[in-house]
Amino acid sequence: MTKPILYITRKVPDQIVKKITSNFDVRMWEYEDQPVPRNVLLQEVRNADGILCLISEQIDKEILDQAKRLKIISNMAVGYDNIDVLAAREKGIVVTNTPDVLTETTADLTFALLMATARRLVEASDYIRNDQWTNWSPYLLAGSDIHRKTIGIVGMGRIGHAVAKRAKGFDMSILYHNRNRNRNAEVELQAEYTDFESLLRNADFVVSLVPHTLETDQLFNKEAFAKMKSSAIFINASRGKVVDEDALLHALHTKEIKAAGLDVFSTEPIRRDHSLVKLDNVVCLPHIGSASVETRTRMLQLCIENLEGYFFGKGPKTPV
Ligand code: 8YV
Repeated sequence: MTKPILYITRKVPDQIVKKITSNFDVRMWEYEDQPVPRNVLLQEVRNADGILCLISEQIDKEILDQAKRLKIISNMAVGYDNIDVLAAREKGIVVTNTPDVLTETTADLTFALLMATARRLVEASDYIRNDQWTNWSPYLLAGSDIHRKTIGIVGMGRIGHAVAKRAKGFDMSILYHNRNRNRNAEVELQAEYTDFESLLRNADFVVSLVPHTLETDQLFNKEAFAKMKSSAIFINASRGKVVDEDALLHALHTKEIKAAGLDVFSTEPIRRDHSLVKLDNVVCLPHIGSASVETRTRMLQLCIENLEGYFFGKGPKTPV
């Protein structure tokens, strides 16, 4: 039997490739730190039965039109806004993602980002690195308290719930807004469901964990920032495109809100000359929500289980 051709769009560890070569004819972009060029991907998908890809690859109609034999796209992410899922579905191509395995790690990072922003940890570290610590003053690098404040979680899915659990440990009051009510969070964590506007008005920390869809595109816009408290801290660990970045920049410049912690941007990667990076009241991270060694390994493993399940088993484990 000929093996299905699997194209992997980024170099993955040798031991993973070794494990799957008995089942798949593996072809791979050989660089870990550079995305596969578009023309190479367009060429490679022509022969592939399956692809394993990252969120940096746009799997759009142009790519899918080339992919005459493609049966499955295994995306190494819980989000799949990099894939034209409708177009794939029309062509009978299955799309899978990596939910659950990254929930706790992404919640850890989201809460770490919230804490780093509130307590100005990056500025404080730079303060010593730049050799500025020559004295002490009562309000030196004074930030905002976190405990017993109100967190407003927009997007109370798996990761939102895991962030709420961490917030509970800090005695925070929890507000949330979501398409559907999360009764477990209400019972377990006394999370209170509210409309979007009152969440914005009442939260000390507004945390975005919504996927990017047509409905959430630039959800955090000029009007949204205007409704937040002037002491509010905005945290985004979902997708950059849910934010109007010009509006965020304006809100931060004019102190309409106090600070922001951002793991994601509307286009990525960003460079140090990006306007948001230049602000002192912003902590910027390079989209590392799920980036622990353990979790990235679990994500890759789940991608492979999805491919194996599709080609040799009972079907993919986590189709979208
Ligand atoms: C990506 C993410 O998986 O899961 C998501 O939706 O945004 C990240 O965890 C990661 O950047 C690898 O593609």
